[in-house]
Amino acid sequence: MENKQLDGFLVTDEINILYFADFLNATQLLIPSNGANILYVYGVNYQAAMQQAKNCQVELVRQGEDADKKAMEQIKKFKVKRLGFDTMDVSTFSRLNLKGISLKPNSQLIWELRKVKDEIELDSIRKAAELTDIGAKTASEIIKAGMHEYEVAAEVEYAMRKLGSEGVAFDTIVASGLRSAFPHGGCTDKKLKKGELILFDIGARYQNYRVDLTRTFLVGKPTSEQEKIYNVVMEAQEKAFKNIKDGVSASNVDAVARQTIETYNYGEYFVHSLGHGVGLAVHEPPILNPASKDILKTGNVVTDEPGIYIPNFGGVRIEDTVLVKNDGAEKLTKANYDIIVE
Ligand SMILES: [Mn+2]
Repeated sequence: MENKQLDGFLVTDEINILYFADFLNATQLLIPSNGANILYVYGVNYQAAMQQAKNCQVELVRQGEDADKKAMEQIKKFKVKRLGFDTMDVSTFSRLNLKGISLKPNSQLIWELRKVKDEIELDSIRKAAELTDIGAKTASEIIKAGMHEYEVAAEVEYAMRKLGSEGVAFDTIVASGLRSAFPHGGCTDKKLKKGELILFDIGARYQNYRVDLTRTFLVGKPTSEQEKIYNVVMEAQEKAFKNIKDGVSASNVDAVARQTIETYNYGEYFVHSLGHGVGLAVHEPPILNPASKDILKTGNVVTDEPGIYIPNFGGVRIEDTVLVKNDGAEKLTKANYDIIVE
C-alpha cells in the first residue's frame, strides 16, 4: 500500500477477506494505513466472527444498515484520500458518495500475496491433496460398467468427506463416452459402458484450501486410438511437469505441453490452458497458457493438466496439482495413472 501511495484498502471479495481475516462470511474488510483493520459482519455471523476472525476488529452491521455506506463513513473518518480496492460492482459504486476519495482498483496487490503459499497454507493444501488422492483411488476401485456417472461422484465425495474433506473443491466431473470430449462435462445419469473413456475430475477441500485432480479411466481394454491419445496426454503432462520450477515463464511451460500434443497432430483438440493456480479458489493466478505473463515462483501451487478432446469420439485429461520449488516441482497429488479400472 505504501508503494502505491494508498492510505486505505477496501477488500470486498469474500475469498480475499478470508485470506486476510480467516473468516468467510463478512461483507468487507477495511485496511486503513492509520488504524486497525475493520471486518464488517451482519448479526447472523457476528458471534462466529468474534471468535474466529484474525488480524482485525469486528464491526456489527445491523439489519437494515447499508454495509457499504457504513464502511465508506469510516473511510472518510480515517481521512483516506487514495483508496485501493479489489472489486466493486457498478451498483455499489453509484450508490456511494465517493467525493474526495480517489478509487484505485488493485486486486493484483492481493494476488501477489495469495499466489505464494506459506507453510501453513501448504499444510492445508497437502491435506486436501491426500484426501483427493483417496477420492481417485476410490473411483478406480468402484467404477464398473452399468454404474451411473452420479453414483461414481457420490461414492468418491463420500470417501473424501468421511476422512475430513470439508466438501468438494468444485462440482465433481464424471463424463463418460462421447461426453468425455466435453472438458467440463459435469456429471449425469448416463451409465458407464465398457470401452468408453471416463473423464474424472475431482478435488477435496481442507481449511478452505482446494486441490484439483483429473484422471481418465476406461472399463475394459482401450482401442489403439484411445491408448495413443492417452499416452500423448501423459507425455505432455510429464514433460510440462519437468519444466516447472522457480523463474520459468508460465507460457513456456504451456508451450512444452502444447508442442508435445501438436507433434502428434492433436494440437487443435487441446482447447484450454495447461494449468492454473489453486488455493482458496480452485481457479486463481498464476495462469499457465500461451498468453500468460506470469513467471512461476517458489510457493506457487498450480495444476498441470493437458487434455485432448475429440468431438464424437471422447477425451482424455490428466491433471495433478503441483508445488513450484527452487529447482523443480513437487506433485502434491499422487494418485496412480492406470487407465484400466476393471
Ligand atoms: Mn483444473
